[in-house]
Amino acid sequence: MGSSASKISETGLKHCTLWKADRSPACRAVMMALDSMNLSITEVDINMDKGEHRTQEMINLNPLQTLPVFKDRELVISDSHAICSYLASRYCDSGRLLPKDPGGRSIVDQHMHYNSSTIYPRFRAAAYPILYEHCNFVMPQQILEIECIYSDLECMLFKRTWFGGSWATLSDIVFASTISTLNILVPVDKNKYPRLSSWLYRISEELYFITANRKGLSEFSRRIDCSTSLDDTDEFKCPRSSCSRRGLQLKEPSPEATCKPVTQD
Ligand SMILES: N[C@@H](CCC(=O)N[C@@H](CS)C(=O)NCC(=O)O)C(=O)O
Repeated sequence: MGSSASKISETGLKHCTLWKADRSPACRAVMMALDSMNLSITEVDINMDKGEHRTQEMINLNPLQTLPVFKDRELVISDSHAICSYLASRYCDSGRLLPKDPGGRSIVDQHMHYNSSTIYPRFRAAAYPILYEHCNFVMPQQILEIECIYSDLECMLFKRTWFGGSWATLSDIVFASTISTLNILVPVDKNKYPRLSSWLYRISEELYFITANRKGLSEFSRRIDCSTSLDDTDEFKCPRSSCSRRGLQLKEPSPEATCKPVTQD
């Protein structure tokens, strides 16, 4: 972990901090939510390969020893879905990401529960043996279970452009982080899942996907390919603002980090 303080932009929330790792889809969902709302908070990079999420300081914040961890003054939240909901309801007056009407909100909640209860465990089951147990392929049973998710999502997108409403909401943001990551492990076949494939292409063109998701996706992809820890070559070693992260991503887009397998003719 770095130690120097970062410069927070004038639109920043100086009292908020996010501890995160770019390769984690749960962290990237929060980063996309932040970027979508143009919020700037202090971000601290945690190296999971070095076990930095298990230090006493981090365990005090989050006994579950997972990332992301978010702090707003005395409030600590350690689930990406809860963090996204909190940020949207506390700091986004328009209700654009999280509808204010109970019906609209319940649909977004339903998607976030599906992401948390079904998609995330299947992501872990497929990715963790490769990340941590020297396995170098996705097991057939995991492929089947991921294909079931694609099939569910394909049905959910019937006559819809976005999952949660007429525009992209938190539903789309949390699905974007997990599905773009699963797409690296089990590519979304555009012939079998045309709606899902088009949605993934559409969301991958959103500015917040570019600033908050692409770099981590590329890191995850490289980590899966070599299945050993990557060298510490990251440019970010110190806490910094979300705003400076966004600026850097826009200045230095990574060509390899695009959503390659999902293209449209
Ligand atoms: N439901 C949690 C899941 C958090 C989670 O499992 N995060 C992973 C990273 S993507 C983690 O911290 N894993 C701990 C480890 O790999 O040791 C959320 O959405 O925040």
